Amino acid sequence: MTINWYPGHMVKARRDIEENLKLVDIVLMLVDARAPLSCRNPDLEHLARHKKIILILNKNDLADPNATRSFLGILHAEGLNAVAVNSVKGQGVREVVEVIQKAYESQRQDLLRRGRRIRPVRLMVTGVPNVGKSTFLNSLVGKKMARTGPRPGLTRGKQWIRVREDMELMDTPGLLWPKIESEEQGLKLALLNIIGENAYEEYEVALYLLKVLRQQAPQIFQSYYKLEQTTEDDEQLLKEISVKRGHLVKGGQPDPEKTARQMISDFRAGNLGRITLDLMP
Ligand SMILES: Nc1nc2c(ncn2[C@@H]2O[C@H](COP(=O)(O)OP(=O)(O)O)[C@@H](O)[C@H]2O)c(=O)[nH]1
Ligand SMILES: [Mg+2]
Repeated sequence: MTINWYPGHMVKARRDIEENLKLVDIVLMLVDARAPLSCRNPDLEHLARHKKIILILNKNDLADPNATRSFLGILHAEGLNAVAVNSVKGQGVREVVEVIQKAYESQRQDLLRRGRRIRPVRLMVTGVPNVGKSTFLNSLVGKKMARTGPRPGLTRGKQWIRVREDMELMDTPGLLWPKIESEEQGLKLALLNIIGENAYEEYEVALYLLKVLRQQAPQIFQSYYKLEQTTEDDEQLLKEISVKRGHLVKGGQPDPEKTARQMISDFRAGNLGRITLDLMP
């Protein structure tokens, strides 16, 4: 399968991020907790190498908790800041705030020592499409601020949004694109709704999903689709699910394309359990 995903604005986006990075203290890099490795872009992380980075494993509620724990363990062991978050519920956001404050502390002390005004920490949020940047931002906005809505920072006009008393956020999020290095990675990103739906075949993504389900969640999968036993043949299996679900074309034949779309949306909604697609390195 070929993933046709070459955003024409990539070069400009990269340049914008490079410029904007100069203005921030800390970069909050959002990745999908179900594929923390596949969502990253090493080139862009290289651009941000002189900044403090906090990796946020978002959509933690949809990922396998054991896998998330292992990923966090590895990242922490490498000395990276990493926090698992559910932005919809605001879970983990307080920890992010604490990690930000801790990461800014040395700069704050430095300002104090030099008799300079303590200014709010300046943040940039980056991540691939649909990873939850906007949702995360809303959850970061302090309660008090939420009532009045984010307001422009006092210092730099429209460019900054004061999200909390002690934090300003660049108003244009750094939109990253994943670096797609293998067919499997492309399939993962398609399944996670990170690459546009015109760039992949749902049927092929569903076949990949079936493979993942067989390995990771055979029971949930079998009971969710009410399958008594499963064949080894995934194309056949897709047809069986079509029949069970009443996904039929005129004439009563199974409509596996429709089933493919349904299964992908079941996965995305978490109906098939908490499944992490990336394996530990
Ligand atoms: N289950 C779950 N869904 C989330 C989470 N964060 C964001 N979403 C959903 O993911 C979709 C994309 O979120 P959005 O904030 O628009 O992503 P953006 O493109 O990075 O700004 C929306 O449907 C959100 O409701 C999360 O932590 N858990
Ligand atoms: Mg957004």
